[in-house]
Amino acid sequence: MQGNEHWKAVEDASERIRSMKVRGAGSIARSAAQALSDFSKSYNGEDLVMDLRKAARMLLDTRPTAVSLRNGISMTLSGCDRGVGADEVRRIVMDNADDFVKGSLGAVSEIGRIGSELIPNGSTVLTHCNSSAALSMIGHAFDDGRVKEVICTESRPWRQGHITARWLAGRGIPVTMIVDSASGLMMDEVDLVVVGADTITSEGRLFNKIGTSLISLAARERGRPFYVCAETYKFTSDDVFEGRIEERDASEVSDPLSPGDLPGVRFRNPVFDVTPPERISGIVTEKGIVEPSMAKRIAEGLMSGPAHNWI
Ligand code: RUB
Repeated sequence: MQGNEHWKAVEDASERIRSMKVRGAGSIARSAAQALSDFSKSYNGEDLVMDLRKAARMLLDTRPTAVSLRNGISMTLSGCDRGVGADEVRRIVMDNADDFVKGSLGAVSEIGRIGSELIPNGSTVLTHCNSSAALSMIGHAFDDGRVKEVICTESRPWRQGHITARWLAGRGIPVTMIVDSASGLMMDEVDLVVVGADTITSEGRLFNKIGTSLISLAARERGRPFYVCAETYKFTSDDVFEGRIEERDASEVSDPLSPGDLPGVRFRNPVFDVTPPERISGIVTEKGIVEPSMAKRIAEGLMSGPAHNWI
């Protein structure tokens, strides 16, 4: 679009995120941070700071629901407008991106270590969609000998459950796949639910893959714990995220059904939903396990000190 080589890194990353070649709240944030770093590295234009803002906008416009994307971009650009000259700005952005990518991968691993203790020995765990943070917790718990089996949903329409199932099977973890609507029935065989997060609001509401909210209802009805794995940069105190449910092209839903067979039928494709805090048993972050009521403090960055459990 902008004609210069440095824009290619940002345009390519934006296209990969929009088309879901890169997906998952953590991965899209890391991909955006890396794109801004690559952009800065190869930049040969007139005003790096101004063009970084444009590049950030382009990346932000790809997917609206995950606050991780905005927070990852903000953390990467933090302090860049105080840089004197392109070389200093470039160094700030590249260092920030590096810190963000390393920090976010470290957080996923730490969530696994911390969350493992929530899983009782011999558990059957249900998970939805494909979350690297949730899988980190389940993988650690399996290594600790706590997980007997994982039930994973197919996660229509993109079937991210296939990625989850392949990962679990590859690690030798017994896994059974079900269609999303079987979650309620299967809850009788499940000991607890573990899912990831795209956004956690200051009221402790969870934005995650469509279907998560219904699964939390089924878990609550059967008295099963419902845990969320969320790195702290997925929290926000910004109310603007409250209404941002991504609605993708209806063809992602209708195509397999041959839409020509259903003349006059409108399809819709909202891809995230909202789970209220009262249905969440605990949120596993890299800093500890917290109740949803702690979300505001985390979002405002008030949580500090060593790893600590609040529930
Ligand atoms: C992915 C999804 C995941 C969260 C957390 O949706 O809802 O549960 O993003 O993932 P999509 P992670 O496939 O539409 O991006 O823990 O990997 O950040």
